[in-house]
Amino acid sequence: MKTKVILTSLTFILTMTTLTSSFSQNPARTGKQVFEFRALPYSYDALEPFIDKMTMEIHYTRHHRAYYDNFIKAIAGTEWESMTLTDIFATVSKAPAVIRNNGGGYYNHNLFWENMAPHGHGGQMSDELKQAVESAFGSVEEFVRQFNDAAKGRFGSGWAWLAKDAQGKLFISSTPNQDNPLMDVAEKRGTPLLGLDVWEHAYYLKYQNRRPDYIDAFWNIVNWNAVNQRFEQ
Ligand code: MN3
Repeated sequence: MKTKVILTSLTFILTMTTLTSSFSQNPARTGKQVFEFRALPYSYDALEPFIDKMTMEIHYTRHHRAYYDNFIKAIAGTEWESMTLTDIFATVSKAPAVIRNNGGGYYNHNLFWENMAPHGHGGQMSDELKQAVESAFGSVEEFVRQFNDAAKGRFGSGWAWLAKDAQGKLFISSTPNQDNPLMDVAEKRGTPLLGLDVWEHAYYLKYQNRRPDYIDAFWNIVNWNAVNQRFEQ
């Protein structure tokens, strides 16, 4: 039993290491981009009891899969298929809605899976990130309060974000649908460090209409190691 736990932890750490390194490389490519449907970095039940197994399974295999498939279909044979996601998002106001919605969905969910980890495996905020959080929001508690407000206050479907602007300053925002702060349509633009999906499909089976309970639970499974890495890039 103990061996199994150690092996599971080891597999998780190895998967995260592989994922974060492939995420950060982002090689300059010419021609067609390679957009992978990446494996979930943990099992469907790994985030229990904060996010239940069935929600994770449906969210990953159906919702995320559909965004990915529809995005790949939408860019096929168009000028968009040779662009990076960052470049697509920077000019997304000129793209068809199907690319904005599904490209956003694909990117946002990849980030979401990566910025969660089984309880106890996510590490904590680095000193550097903590300093930046305190400088931007006054305290970690105030950051959490403002992030929660952004997540609770998003009417309908969307996301809450912690992001870093071009000057390196942190900000919190919320976007509708599958938009994100990299998009030229976003009110506040920057690089997402932490994203929370507040679409009902992300929590309804377990929390029904209690979105605030889901938001509170989220803090138990944040992968700070991944957020720290994104902050340093
Ligand atoms: Mn979702």
